[in-house]
Amino acid sequence: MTDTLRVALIGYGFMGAAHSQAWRTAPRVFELPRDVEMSVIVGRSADAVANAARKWGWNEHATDWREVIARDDIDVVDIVTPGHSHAEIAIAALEAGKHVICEKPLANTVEDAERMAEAARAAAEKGVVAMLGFTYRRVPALTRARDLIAEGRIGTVQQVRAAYRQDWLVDPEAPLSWRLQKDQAGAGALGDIGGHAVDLVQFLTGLEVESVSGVVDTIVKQRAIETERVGIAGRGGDEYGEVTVDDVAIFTGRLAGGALASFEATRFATGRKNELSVEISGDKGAISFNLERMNELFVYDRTVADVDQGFTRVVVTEPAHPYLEGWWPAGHMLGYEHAFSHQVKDLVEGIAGGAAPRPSFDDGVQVQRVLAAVEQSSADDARWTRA
Ligand code: SOE
Repeated sequence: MTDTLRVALIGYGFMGAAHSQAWRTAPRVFELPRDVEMSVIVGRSADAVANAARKWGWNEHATDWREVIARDDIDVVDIVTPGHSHAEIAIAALEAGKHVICEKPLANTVEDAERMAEAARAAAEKGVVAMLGFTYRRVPALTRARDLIAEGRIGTVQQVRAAYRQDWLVDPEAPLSWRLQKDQAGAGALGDIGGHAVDLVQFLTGLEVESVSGVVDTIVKQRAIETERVGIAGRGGDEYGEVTVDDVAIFTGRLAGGALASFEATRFATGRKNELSVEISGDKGAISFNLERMNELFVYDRTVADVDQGFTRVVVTEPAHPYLEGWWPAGHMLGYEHAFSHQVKDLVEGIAGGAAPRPSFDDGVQVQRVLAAVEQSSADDARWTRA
């Protein structure tokens, strides 16, 4: 292995673009312990992947991920394909001794996720790193919120509200893309964005969701089969097919230690484009965050005099805030893509230091168990179900 990490990206959709910019940017913004080379991008369509390589700055492009994983001149495999292919690619890459970063969800089923976690544990013994891409953990305001909570600033967590709301399926013309098909996506809003909410609550509080009660529902059951992929929604033709995943999931979770958490994941929240909101209430204070205003963290301190209490808006862009050392002067704001660069930073540092950064594949298994328990609960008339 050379000192440079040579990266292969498998997949080239929305997440391919996000990860490409991160591989391009992180080494230019942060002092990384290893150099990075964007070696090869892999996709099924030769023309489309050639275009992606040119546009996003990859040295080479290829159509067969197995050939790429077998190459000696690749050190890191970054997986951004739909969930149903994660297990096969990740396990093959780990067995070939490649470090792996895998987009969420870890897999579409608990069984596949467990196989991946087992492969990651075996690879770790040989110094190979595996990391899961729940990227929002690396939004500076959320990393800061986690630190505040870990320091005891809000006291004991007593109640939690988390919601991930989008509205791109309100449009009845939005086609039947892979995200709406169970065989590829595993689940709908529940798996795609509900998983983020569950991971985030567990990351922020340090408490696992132990049992759930909830319902999932599919609001529009038939859609035009996608003929052209554009962004996440695409365009449909004249033929229709069945939507086989949920559009909305609403559930309650019981956290370790007893606190209750409410969760909502929906693609039908008219007017909400990408609102991931979370509020953690403790006996000494609270934190509140909304991704649509992602540089701001609201902090409430109950330990000050009553007359001074109120949510304080903290603009999380000071040089001392997490990940801000590489970016702009205070107040110059970060966006959605920055968290992906922070993910690359932590991954490269983890590889150099021989320790896998969280979230681990085991963390991913745990989230999949919670999501599977929500589906089971919904099938059982919202009965409380252990994760
Ligand atoms: C689409 O719903 C999506 O792109 C998710 O797949 C991502 O994980 C989330 O970050 C934004 O929305």
